[in-house]
Amino acid sequence: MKANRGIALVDLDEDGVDRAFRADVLTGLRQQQKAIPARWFYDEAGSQLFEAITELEEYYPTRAETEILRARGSEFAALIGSGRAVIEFGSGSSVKTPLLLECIAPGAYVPLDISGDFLRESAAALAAKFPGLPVHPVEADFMRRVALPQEVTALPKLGFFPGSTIGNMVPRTAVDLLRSMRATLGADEGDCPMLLIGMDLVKEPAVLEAAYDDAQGVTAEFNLNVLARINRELGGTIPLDAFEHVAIWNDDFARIEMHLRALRAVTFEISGRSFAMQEGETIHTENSHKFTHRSANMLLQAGGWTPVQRWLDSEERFSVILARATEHRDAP
Ligand code: AVI
Repeated sequence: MKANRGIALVDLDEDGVDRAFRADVLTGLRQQQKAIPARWFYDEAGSQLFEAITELEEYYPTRAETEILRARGSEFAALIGSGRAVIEFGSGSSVKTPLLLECIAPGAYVPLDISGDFLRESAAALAAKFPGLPVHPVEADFMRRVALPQEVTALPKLGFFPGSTIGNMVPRTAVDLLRSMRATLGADEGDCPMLLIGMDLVKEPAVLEAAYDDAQGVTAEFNLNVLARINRELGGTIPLDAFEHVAIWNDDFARIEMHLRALRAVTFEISGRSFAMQEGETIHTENSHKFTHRSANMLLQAGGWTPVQRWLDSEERFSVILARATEHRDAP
């Protein structure tokens, strides 16, 4: 059965359980390194906690990226030109999207999101703010090629993917996504789309670890919320007080990893299955990759995009990169 539960289009079983959530959790907790995909953070409570994270003193990415979008409008306009259909991968954020739309005089705005409710809300807010702008929200999983509304097919396209969300994917998935974006934007149909993407930068591990383990404990609550969600939605019996939030810099993979660490040996059930964890054992819940100038370029190129220009905030913590779809050619 397909139903819209206000969070996203979900596939529910006869007991109203989200099949994909249950499968990911049961499979992930059977692995040697227990893991739960980060996409399950974002139920209603998790989405609110993430909003709170973006306002924390320690969590610099949102402020840094907003600073770039505010400061570089005329440069974006010069390189991107006017009249493009802006295709945003994810529902528009209330602050960042208007900053872009204000400076480039777009021909249309198309937010793509798997979550119908968030999508409609943010599209309505944007439409109210930009009265003459055609807004065409599309409910879809942008990890795959998405068919765009016929009203924008004739317009040149600009993809917009802020927030360094690309960093939450392992490189292979990130490359798949960049290639899907290229296909969605019509790169194979002769158009030469552009992409404006936020990518967070490698920096002092202490700064990164503080950004993902803030003093107020909001990120800890965000991380632990996934266990509460399992208990509520999958009939779990996980003792939440037996887990602590951990954020560590993994230098080999240039990423912050978030884990939930068992403070003592625990046993619990989920959907009638039993699980046991040793004291100190962890559940890996998120990767947040950080980039250098070269690693960002390499990833974009692997995904079929040629970097055109890169901007940093005043403290050089975060980058926004403009790229154009690479033309296919066989020779170097
Ligand atoms: C959504 N994403 C880009 C955030 C990040 O920084 O990786 C998620 C997040 N996790 C903990 N704090 C923020």
